[in-house]
Amino acid sequence: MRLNLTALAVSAALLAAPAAFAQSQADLENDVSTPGDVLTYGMGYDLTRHSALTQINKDTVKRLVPAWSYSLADSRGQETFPLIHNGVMYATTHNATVAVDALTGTQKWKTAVEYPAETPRVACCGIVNRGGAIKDGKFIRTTLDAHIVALDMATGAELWKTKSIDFKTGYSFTVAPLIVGNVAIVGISGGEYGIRGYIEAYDIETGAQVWRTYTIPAPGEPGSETWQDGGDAWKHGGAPGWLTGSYDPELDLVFWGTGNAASWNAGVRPGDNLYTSTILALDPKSGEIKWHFQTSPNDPFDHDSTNELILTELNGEKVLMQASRNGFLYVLNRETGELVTANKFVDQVNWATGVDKETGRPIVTDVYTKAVAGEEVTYWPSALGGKNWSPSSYDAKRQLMFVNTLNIGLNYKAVEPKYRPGVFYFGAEFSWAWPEEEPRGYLRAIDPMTGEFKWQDGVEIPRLGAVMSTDGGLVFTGTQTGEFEAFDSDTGEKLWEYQTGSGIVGQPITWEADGKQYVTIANGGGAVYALFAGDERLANTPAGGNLITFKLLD
Ligand SMILES: [Ca+2]
Ligand SMILES: [Ca+2]
Repeated sequence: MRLNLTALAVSAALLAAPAAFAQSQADLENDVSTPGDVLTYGMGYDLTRHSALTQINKDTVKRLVPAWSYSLADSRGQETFPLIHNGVMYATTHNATVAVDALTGTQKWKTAVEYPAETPRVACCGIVNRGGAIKDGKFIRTTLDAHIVALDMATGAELWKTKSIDFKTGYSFTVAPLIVGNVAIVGISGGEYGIRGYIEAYDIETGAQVWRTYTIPAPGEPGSETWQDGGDAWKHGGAPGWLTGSYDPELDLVFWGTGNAASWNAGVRPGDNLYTSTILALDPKSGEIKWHFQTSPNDPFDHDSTNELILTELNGEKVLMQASRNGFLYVLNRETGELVTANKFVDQVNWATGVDKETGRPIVTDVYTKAVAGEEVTYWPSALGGKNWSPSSYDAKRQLMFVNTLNIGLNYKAVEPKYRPGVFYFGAEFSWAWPEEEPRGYLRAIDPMTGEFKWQDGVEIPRLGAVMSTDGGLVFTGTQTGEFEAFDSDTGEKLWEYQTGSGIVGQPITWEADGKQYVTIANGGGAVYALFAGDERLANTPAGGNLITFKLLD
């Protein structure tokens, strides 16, 4: 009898355990309206990074103090998006996945990610990882050496690991997966190594690949007519998918941006070069491309179109919005991919005067035509973009997008590209063109319909982290010198800051537990600007790597 009872208790525990860790598709779709957890990258499938929480607000933010700090024990750049479920916070670095108690920061488990020592050679722009995705008790992430891994959320034990491709020829992963239904969707990195880009999906139960959609068509496939070099430029044509897409459950469409064409020398690959620098709408079940919109045809400038695709409604129309690297903020109808509007969102855009409202194509200037012809030019915005990877937030009530913009140009000349597997494939010589008087970056509150800004906060060393906004009237972001900051959403006045001890290039989240609101950010400097800009003012910023959670002092 006693044995039976024990057996019953054990089987009850076994049944209860998966339930405690289960997240259904409905949970993921409702993430925005459940502030007690953070289940999806970008705080919701729409990637708005906007919270309805108001306890931390314009009045109370001065009482915001650290509650705990957890060392990630890593000195690389920390770009992770932390997830929270059932009181546990999950975060990634390039070499580990961790689970900590969300209220205390106490470690629950830590699972190492092992990859060959030579892997960083193929990661152009930061040894980083941008976070995981969760469903059905599994935490799914990517690795720098182009694998995708599933861990048991309860224990950190590895459930499966699948190799996407051989990293040695320039392929890597830094992306946080997007889970839709029974698949985890990821996009490959490597636009600067002459890869052939793709977006692909894995079965979250088994790790088996479900589909792969190449972002460059092979000869004969639709779009291949846009590669007119007559050779095999398409094989090394770039178009990576290195940032996480958004998802509209009603339309059952995934939206994913692709990166620049490779090499940068556009003169040797005539044609529009689909689907480089393109916004794609994909069927999550098959990977089929439902529509596409190319922001920079035959791009010579490293103007990736990978930046986040934020979903909202404007004037009653279902739209997606992208503050694109090329300096224009695009608003598209997300059912059809048709252009609603596109406007400059940074001061200096000299390669195009605007975007043709009929065709959606940029109206290029002689800076563009000379660059393609191999002449030396200085173009704005630079290869870092009018905005780099750092995700923006969108406050629908204020109709304002909060964007970390860049104000940097590039002196540039295309040269004959030489493809060597796993080595930089720029096909260009370049150096930075810094602004003379103005700051190198601004946090801006931008009306997506006009591109005009309501306020801005300039900063000499540009911000490279994500932005988050709240119904408390606050905008959170951080600096590469370590200040975690909160601004007034309406005026741009800085209301609060806290020096975290290392540069911030990470992604803030906010959440609540037992009626209290919390804010979490990872610090740890070292992203693309720190690696490439040669900005000696960053030399004295200590290396970091902490998860830090803040709460209001009682
Ligand atoms: Ca939630
Ligand atoms: Ca690129």
